[in-house]
Amino acid sequence: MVNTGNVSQKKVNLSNLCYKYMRPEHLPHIWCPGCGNGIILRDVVQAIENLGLNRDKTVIVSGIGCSSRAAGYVDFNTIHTTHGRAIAFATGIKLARPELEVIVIAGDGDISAIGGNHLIHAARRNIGLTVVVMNNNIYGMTGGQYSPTTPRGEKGTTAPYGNIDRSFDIAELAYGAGASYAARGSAYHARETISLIQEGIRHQGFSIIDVASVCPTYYGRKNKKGDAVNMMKWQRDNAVTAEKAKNMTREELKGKLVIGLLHEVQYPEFTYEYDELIHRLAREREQHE
Ligand SMILES: Cc1ncc(C[n+]2csc(CCOP(=O)(O)OP(=O)(O)O)c2C)c(N)n1
Ligand code: SF4
Ligand SMILES: [Mg+2]
Repeated sequence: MVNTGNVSQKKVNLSNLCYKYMRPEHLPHIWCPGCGNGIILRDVVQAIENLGLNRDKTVIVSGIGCSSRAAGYVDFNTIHTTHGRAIAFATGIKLARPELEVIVIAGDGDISAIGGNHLIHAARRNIGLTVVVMNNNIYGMTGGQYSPTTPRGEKGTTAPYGNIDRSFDIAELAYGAGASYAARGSAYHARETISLIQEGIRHQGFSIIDVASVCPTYYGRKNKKGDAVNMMKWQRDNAVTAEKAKNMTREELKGKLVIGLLHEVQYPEFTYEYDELIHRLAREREQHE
């Protein structure tokens, strides 16, 4: 079924998980051999399973992109929206039905280019969404244009001589804007990523888990990164835990992938405060009548 790569997973019965949550009528999936998206989708589903969430109260929202096809493959309440607007739709759903667990799955382009404004304002509000970014550092679906996370110097079809923009760190961007939970995982680090997504879902407020994916077809090929296995090995060999990164200099962190919990702070969640406001105004009106 989904492409799971070769990461060994103790205590995970993959076939049961696929059986329970996949929509077989929407398979085969569109992802290329070696794409990291299947692994990350499995991580999301495993986190949901581990938390024992009620699937009828779980909503998956996506935009448009290779990554965003994820919403169609899993059997929750899902909505495949327009490019860049997944967070806007998710915000509406959460405001209307705050008791639902709303999870956004998005690409790096979707969430930080066309959808960048929605990202920073949802983070600023600290609305209770969990955003999982399948970050392949490129626009996969449209053929390899460079995205806001393409590292400086690397190539895309729209940057044939190397990208001269500085790239966004999506997790830090969201945290800077007000997100109260920010973490990073990778396709290689499946076990860690599952637990980061779990904690992100449990967290009350806006959570973002930026997950380094693998796109051998465009990003890998254009930048001579080797095949999918080589790209996964790069993640394995260059990952630094968030804990260790605290004691490293900017120079030492160049070219490294910092994974783990980056930030967690507590402040009131938006729909809770909104509800409080409505109740306070209703009480005040009653007193004046
Ligand atoms: C409003 C709008 N603009 C542009 C597009 C074309 N488009 C579709 S997907 C995409 C980028 C996909 O990149 P990303 O979000 O990183 O997802 P990936 O395919 O890499 O997973 C673009 C520009 C569109 N569908 N709608
Ligand atoms: S183009 Fe890249 S991101 Fe899209 S499915 Fe293929 S490998 Fe995955
Ligand atoms: Mg992308």
